[in-house]
Amino acid sequence: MKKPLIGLTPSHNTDSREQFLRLAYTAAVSAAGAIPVILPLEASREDCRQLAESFDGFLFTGGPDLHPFLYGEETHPQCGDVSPERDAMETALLPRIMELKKPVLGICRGLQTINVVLGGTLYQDIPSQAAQAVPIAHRQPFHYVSPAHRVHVLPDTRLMEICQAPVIRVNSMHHQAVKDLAPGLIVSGKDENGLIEAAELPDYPYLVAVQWHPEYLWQQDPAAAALFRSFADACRC
Ligand SMILES: [Mn+2]
Repeated sequence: MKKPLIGLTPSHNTDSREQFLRLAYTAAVSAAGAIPVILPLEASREDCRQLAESFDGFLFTGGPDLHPFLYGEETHPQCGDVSPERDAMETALLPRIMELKKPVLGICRGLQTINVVLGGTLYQDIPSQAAQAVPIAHRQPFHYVSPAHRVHVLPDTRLMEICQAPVIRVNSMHHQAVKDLAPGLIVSGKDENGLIEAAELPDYPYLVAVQWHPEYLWQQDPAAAALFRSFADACRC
């Protein structure tokens, strides 16, 4: 049986002008039974149309902050570095994919990209902008393979179907988060303070996005492994 081909959006080092991707992403996709292919950072809008047609599914990976102009805000003093090239490529690619109703998995920045493309907004810096009754290190002080906080998985969501647990333990390497959820998306996971940690699009074959990094957890965590498996299965259809 042919394996599904999954396109992964690339990381961008704006100083050295290199594109790259952490092996954890490709390893997780391979382990789920698919073939990961890193997409070109400088794909034109026209190329994005052809790329959308050419792959069975797409993983929007983690990375730097999206430019706040994309959701109509000024740059907050605590906003991080941006990659205008990556912003342009990803915001051109996602609508083309969605026209074709192909499966999408978003991880970390991927969730934020999906939310912004669909019309939502972001907290540019959680510590200075989001109320936290329980202090939580969303930039965890230890390695990604160790979970840092819990996520409450909402009932009647695809994420619940995948994880089969109302509470999961996740790692956390973000200082931005979804503020206003885009129209059409629903929340599927929240932290202890109610901060959005996962979202999905119900009226769509498969679009699931999480704020954490399951690519560092799947080897020891059944929920993270199930997430990649469900994505790869959706890409096989
Ligand atoms: Mn988090």
